[in-house]
Amino acid sequence: MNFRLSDEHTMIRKLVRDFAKKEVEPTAAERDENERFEVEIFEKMAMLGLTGIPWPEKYGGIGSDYLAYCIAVEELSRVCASTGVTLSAHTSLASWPIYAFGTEKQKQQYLRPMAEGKKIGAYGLTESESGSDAASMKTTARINGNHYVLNGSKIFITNGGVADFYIVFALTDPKDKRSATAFIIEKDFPGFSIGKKERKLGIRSSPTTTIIFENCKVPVENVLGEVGKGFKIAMMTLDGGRNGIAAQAVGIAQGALDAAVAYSKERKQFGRAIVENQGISFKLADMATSIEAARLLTYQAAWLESTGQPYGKASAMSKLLAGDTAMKVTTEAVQVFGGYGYTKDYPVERYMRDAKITQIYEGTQEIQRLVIARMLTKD
Ligand code: COS
Repeated sequence: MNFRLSDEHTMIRKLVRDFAKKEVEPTAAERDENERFEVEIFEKMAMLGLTGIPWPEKYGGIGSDYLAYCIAVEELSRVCASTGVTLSAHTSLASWPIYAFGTEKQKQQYLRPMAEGKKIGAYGLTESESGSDAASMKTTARINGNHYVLNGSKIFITNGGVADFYIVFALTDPKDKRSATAFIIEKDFPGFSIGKKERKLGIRSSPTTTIIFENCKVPVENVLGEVGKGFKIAMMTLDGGRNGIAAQAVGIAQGALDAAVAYSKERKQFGRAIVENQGISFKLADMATSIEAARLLTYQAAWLESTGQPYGKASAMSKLLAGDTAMKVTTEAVQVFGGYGYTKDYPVERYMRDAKITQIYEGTQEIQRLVIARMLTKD
């Protein structure tokens, strides 16, 4: 067993950390306040190769692996969770299913420009009445000659409105919930439009919208994988996505701890720095320990995926532990800051708001437990 990161992983961590400090952190609070997505940040990530970390060079990627990708999401989220999830949804939710199930033509047409960062990707599964019960979707896809006609809508779409390509799931037989099929949708397809933009508690500079299909014409060659195999594609995509969210959660928690440690050394009460108070220093020790545990589980799941081993249970576990860790650590970070932590003068309130979503999206914590429990009994 070897817990050391390779030189390549260490180099990617340094690259992303420097980039995040210089290009992402300075505007993070303002973008959060104004719910402003900054496409230039995505373009700069593309120039560094971050938009295609795990994909082979022949598909426009840099030929690294899922651990490197998780490290990148972690380092971005350490300063800005919105930027972290932009990359996570783009890579795990939009690019991965094309890499795993796409034809060679689809990979060149869709995966390559996403890997190169010339296009942004998104994923649409959830509907207004189909959340945790993903199979109860209502969006339909009726075949009509050489194209499908999609009708329905998907909600809570990360990168909604800024993405060029959307991986979407629809029933080819409205009466059969086993007919879910995956489609690659271009934003300019007739009948596709962007609906409501959500106003959110956290990850506010990452746009979340509804996407709408009104007799949306989709060529048959844009079916991803086999007709009727969409639910499995959706589930397998989430297996990897969950580990991206675990990495985001680890990054958020680490960012909050960094801020709390720095503050506790500066802040004086009762004539000495508050870090010298055991009430504070023990809190910091607990925070650091929880983060390390969550990080190890996250890296392990990424390593399993990178080495071609089953990773669904591991990624559900990593998301469960890391999401809860992020919530707990950020709440404690606000506590370390006291009244100041509750204000927008310091970043910890943003971290706390951002942490909450990691317990909800890409499957709630309750769904992670269900996935883990089912696999335990299956094993
Ligand atoms: N990989 C491959 N196949 C999978 C799978 C996975 N991770 N999970 C389920 N499947 C397959 C099952 O093997 C089953 O196949 P068969 O019909 O051939 O037996 C099929 O998919 C249906 O699986 P299951 O019966 O478990 O489906 P359920 O309707 O009970 O749903 C949960 C399972 C709850 C796990 C699923 O609906 C889910 O993940 N919900 C949360 C959705 C989510 O995360 N939403 C967030 C969206 S992104 S913000």
